[in-house]
Amino acid sequence: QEDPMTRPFPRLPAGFRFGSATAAYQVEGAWDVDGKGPSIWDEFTHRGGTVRHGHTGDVANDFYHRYAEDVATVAAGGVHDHRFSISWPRVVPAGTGEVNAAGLDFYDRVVDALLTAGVQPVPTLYHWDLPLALQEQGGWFARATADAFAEYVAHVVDRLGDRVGTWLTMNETSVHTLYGHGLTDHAPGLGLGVDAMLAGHHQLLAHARAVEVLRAAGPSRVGIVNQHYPVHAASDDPADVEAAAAFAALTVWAFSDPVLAGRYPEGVAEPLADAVAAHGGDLAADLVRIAAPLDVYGVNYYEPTMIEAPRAGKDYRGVLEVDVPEGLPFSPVPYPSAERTDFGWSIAPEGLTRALVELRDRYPTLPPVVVTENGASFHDGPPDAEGRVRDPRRIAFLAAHLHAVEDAVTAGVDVRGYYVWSAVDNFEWAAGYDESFGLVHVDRDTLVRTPKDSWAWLRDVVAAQDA
Ligand code: IFM
Repeated sequence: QEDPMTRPFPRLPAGFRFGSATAAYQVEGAWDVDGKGPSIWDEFTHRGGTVRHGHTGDVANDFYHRYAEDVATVAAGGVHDHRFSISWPRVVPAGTGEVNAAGLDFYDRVVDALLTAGVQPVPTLYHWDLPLALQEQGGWFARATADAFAEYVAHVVDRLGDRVGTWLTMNETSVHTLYGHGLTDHAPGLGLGVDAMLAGHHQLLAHARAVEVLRAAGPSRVGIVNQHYPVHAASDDPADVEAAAAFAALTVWAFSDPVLAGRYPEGVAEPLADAVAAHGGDLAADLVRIAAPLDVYGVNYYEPTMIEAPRAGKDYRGVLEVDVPEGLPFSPVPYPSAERTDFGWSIAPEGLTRALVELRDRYPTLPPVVVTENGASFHDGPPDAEGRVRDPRRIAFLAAHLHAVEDAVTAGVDVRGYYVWSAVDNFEWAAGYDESFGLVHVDRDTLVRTPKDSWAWLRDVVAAQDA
């Protein structure tokens, strides 16, 4: 394979948008400041024993107070867009009802700071931080949570809609559903196995309700963000091929087919229809709403997956960082990549091209795509004696993945943008602060920020592209 560092800077279509991304709980801190209500992540991290070293997002990067510095750094890095998320419990502390004016004021300041610095704000309306009060009323298992979401979105759009051109409703409903509701790795940590799919459906219903609110509010671009990865069978054995297809249906297509094709994959639809009906809904009617046309589809890509049919007597515990419950018809096994990130994830840029091409082939009405997250955790260490954080592996990773986007564009996929995860080192969920995806280093004791070499590299890529 060609060395990404010696290939020229990727040339992407005119108007291609570079960006960087973060999410509220991972950077804001100020978890109980100025009227913010608790979220399920506040409760989960405070529960203890849930996150490495007992880390929490109580302070995180203190973006709530230091946003001006971070916005200035993002802007100096030359990106066109900055994706961040709005914390529902900061805006509506109990999830429904009373609005916290200080919360809306904060996002108003962030949006204005970005625009003044020449960066387009691209807010995500939900990145996993459900108001705790709603969890206590059933969380995503309650249909009413979708109504509460629409109410919250209306407040946000009313305040920011005059300045925000692109809205993203939800981040990775698949990960939130499977890791937080199916498994116990993320908040709310329910461990319900496949019964979690109802929580996923109600998130998609909430997405649909948000799209309706946004459309009624006036013209803007609206989209949703999902995680996508190619799923490879470990061998040509039909049992492995079948297992891979079942895994892809449950973890990928069950979250994009409803939005992009108005259906659920076979095997998922039937039990879900019963569960939805038991909660007073009608699956077919919901799907019509969920499939309303979008202007943009956000793809988050990190690594491909490899699946085998469970081998009798083989112990899969500890094979990957997340243990999949026994009794399922598939077992994830490591993807055989030559290199891995320091988080242990495969480095496989060709998987991004493949994921994008698969989407185009599966959905005839796929809207223009933006890669809304891609990046890698490398343990860069603190600034050196010259004050530099040298992260050549991240630069190589990003270069290779940008070339993978270029390859997808050449193959005819309409990709309009690429956002790096993340603008800045932050709280990496169950891994706490052990993992660092940022273009900017954050000293955990002082919260001093230092742009890494990759930040300057990306700035030069964007400048070359715009020249
Ligand atoms: O940090 C997360 C982000 O919140 C959602 N997408 C994947 C990232 C890396 O794990």
